Amino acid sequence: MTAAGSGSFGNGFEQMWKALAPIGRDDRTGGYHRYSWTPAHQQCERWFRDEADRRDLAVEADGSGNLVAWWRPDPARVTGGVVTGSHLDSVPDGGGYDGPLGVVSAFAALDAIRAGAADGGSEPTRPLGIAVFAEEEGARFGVPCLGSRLLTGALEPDRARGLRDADGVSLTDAMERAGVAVDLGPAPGLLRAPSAFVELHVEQGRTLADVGAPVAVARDIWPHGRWRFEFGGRADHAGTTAMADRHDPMLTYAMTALAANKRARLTTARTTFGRVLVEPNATNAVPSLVRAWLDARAADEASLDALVEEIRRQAGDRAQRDGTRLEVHPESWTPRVEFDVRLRDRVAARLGSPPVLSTQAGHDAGILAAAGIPSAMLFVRNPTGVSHAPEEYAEPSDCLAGVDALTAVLADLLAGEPDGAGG
Ligand code: HGY
Ligand code: MN
Ligand code: MN
Repeated sequence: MTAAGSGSFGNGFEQMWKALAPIGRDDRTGGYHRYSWTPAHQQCERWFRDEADRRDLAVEADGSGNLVAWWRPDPARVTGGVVTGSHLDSVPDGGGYDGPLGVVSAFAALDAIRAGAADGGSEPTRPLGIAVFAEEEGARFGVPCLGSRLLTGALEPDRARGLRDADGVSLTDAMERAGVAVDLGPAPGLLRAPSAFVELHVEQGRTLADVGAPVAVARDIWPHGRWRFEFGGRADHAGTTAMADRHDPMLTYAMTALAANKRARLTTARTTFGRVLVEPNATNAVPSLVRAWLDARAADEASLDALVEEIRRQAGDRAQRDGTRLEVHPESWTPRVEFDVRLRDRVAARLGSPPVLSTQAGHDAGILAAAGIPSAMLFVRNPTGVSHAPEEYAEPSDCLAGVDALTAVLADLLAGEPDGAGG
């Protein structure tokens, strides 16, 4: 069974990709700005609904902005199916594959399964859902996988209601303005008690490029989190204030960033300060406040805890020397997730034992797995390994190899009755 229209770039796949690609794209950089519940992201959701309508799929939503388009071969069967999908929001100036590749591939795989059934193959009796989870990147409201965390009950609705974007717009206002019937809170019914969830995603690294394989299966997701460091100092004149008289929070921040980078380099961990806000942000003034967000990830939770604690300690020591103040606020935490071994092995066996990879990137599949839904991930080769940047890329042939793999896995999981191994 091959992807519907897997000719040059798969007619079905190519058409969907071409329709989605221009939405939210910055022509100057080639990167994407698809922030949740903004016009660009709403156009993406419009595209999703149009593709679902084209296939007579019933689109259902929860009150947290998550959507599922259902194919119900047997209208009487609405639970115990299989769900696939990913997200459509991006990081600022992000790549075009992170998220959308999983959603476009899901529609193409559904088309291939239906085409196979039309060609005399067996049509599943259980439903297949294509999901789009809200605010996976946390680029607007700061909490990654916000939609899937709310859906599974992993995030308190009150915590979500308190979230504001950079302009001070509340999460619920942004959602309501975008037409969401807001009802934040657990909504596991949206997925209809699935026997499995499978997310296809572009690899955010270059292992597949190095080993020369188009598709891999995920083993686990590293624990990771986000902490907001607030460095308070004393605003002053950039020229008339002697260096010894300053209480400069930028200096404390800079030394903290260096310390975080050094700690990560001494281990296999990852630390990133990618977002910094300075007040008053004037060229000729010593800042009064520097807010900087630490993204930290490590192979296990104890190492991650120790890493962040050491960074916090060194930041505090430096703040004392600089006469500045330090506050550290945890903003999100994702425990290590080992994907369901029986499902992983079943998927790997169905695909002829492709590479099985760890990832340091968070995904909605990780949130669903943590909530007890048997979940698996497929990765598609990214020749440069670059992600969260306009250079993110996957070759058309590898995209179609991903669709073929997803088609085979979904058809296998949908066949027969649920058997506890994700099928
Ligand atoms: O940040 C991540 O790991 C994912 O891309 N949201
Ligand atoms: Mn991402
Ligand atoms: Mn992603």
